[in-house]
Amino acid sequence: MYKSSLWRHLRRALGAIQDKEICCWTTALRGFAAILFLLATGGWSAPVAVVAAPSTPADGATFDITWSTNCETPPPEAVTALDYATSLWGTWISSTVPVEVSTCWTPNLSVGDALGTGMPTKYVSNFPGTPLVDTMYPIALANALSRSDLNPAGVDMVLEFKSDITWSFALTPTHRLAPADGEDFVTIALHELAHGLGFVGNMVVEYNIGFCGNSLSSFYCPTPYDRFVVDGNGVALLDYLTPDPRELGARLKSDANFGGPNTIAANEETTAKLYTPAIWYPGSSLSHLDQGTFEAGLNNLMTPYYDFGATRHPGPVTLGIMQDMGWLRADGGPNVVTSGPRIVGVGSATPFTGTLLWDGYTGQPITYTWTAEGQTLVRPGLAKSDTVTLTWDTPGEKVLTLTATDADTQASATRAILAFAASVTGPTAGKTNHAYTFTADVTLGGYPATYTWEATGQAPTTLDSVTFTWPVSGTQTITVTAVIEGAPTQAVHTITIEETVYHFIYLPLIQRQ
Ligand SMILES: [Ca+2]
Ligand SMILES: [Zn+2]
Repeated sequence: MYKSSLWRHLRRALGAIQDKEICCWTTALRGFAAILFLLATGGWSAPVAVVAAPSTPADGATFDITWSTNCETPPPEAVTALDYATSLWGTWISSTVPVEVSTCWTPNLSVGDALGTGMPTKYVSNFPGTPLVDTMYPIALANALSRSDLNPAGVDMVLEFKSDITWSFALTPTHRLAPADGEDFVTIALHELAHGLGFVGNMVVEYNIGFCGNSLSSFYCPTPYDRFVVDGNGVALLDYLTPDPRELGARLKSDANFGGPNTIAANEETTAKLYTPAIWYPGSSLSHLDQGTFEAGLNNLMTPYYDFGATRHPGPVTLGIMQDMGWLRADGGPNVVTSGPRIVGVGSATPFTGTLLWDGYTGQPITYTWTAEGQTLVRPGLAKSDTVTLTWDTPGEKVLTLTATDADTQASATRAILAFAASVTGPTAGKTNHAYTFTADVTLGGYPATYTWEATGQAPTTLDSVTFTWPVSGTQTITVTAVIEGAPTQAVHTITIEETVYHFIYLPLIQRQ
């Protein structure tokens, strides 16, 4: 959150204070994150096939705050005001795992001339309970989704607040829309806490090229936030990485919008425009709501410019973004969660269950609408959960969205699943009593697959590659069942076997007659 030039000019004319930025993310900070990442010793290890039960949203979240002893000692008012800001977030989102915050009170922020910073310390992917496969979740959100501290040795976010400026530490009123006398600490803390909780896009632009991971400045990509960013045509920005990443770069500087279903519902049925200035601004571009669109309304907490005063509430759009990323909202509205495998086999019917978490559910009719690639299932009912069976015909990533509504209010949950196919390579024609080798493969790399072969007249076997010999002619069918993480799929191969004729034995006998 930065001061606009108008605000800056006004401030300078008054001779009040120098212009300040409330920044959140920079290249330098990402380097810091990488160091923390490497130093973490209690890292999360292999996934286990358990989908944790959802939290109770009404319980909200608690925060454990540590003020770093490597920094200055904060005034008691700052400690109280940060406690207050975290208590507000604790009424908006839910986690059974306390959110751990390390805070530094210092005149020398890691990003230079700023009021404060906020960032996740670690990202993890494919943890138990992850809704979006192969996605880098900020650790606080991953902890909430898995209901366990996936990084016991480390905190979830690092905040910095500038120690040598004039702050207002006023705690009331809760919904404050007017500028404070001094920089409003609670507002700045709420803004930076949102970044620490995952309001972060990690797609970046370097030399007009768009990157998601493996760039000079950003490695933890895509975040859940990145996954929902679309252009004006509704196309996911990540789809522009190939074949020409300059297409991604161009959109990151002109046309990025948050397109999650909860956000769209909160934003008058349109995607929420993100901040995309024509010059890429590390730490500001993409990771904020668009200034012009949102500065004057209830949703201005996460705009980049701090010139419409303090707002002690995220607003419905930012809360929709948090919910789309996977946070359960604790502020009374409905939540839905989905469960099911993260990997499915092509052609295999697979169940998925959606569960409504909502104190407002009193037995009223709920319509569950499931949308997946090429499939929409609309299922009205009188239950707090719904189970569907889905089958995909092609491999690749499949996005599955569930929207539950009682016609007055609604909530959505999004999953991303990997569908894989199996294949058999080998000859399609052969002779009797010759040995032929067949090899199985799957479209999904990086996951161990097990194979079971069944073929006409052959004993079943479980190797990646098999050799079969048939003593009789005919069309032989070979079926391989591939299983990854319990999800099966099949591939079928046929080979036509002909009788072997030994001409070199009989031909001379015929010639003698
Ligand atoms: Ca931890
Ligand atoms: Zn920010």
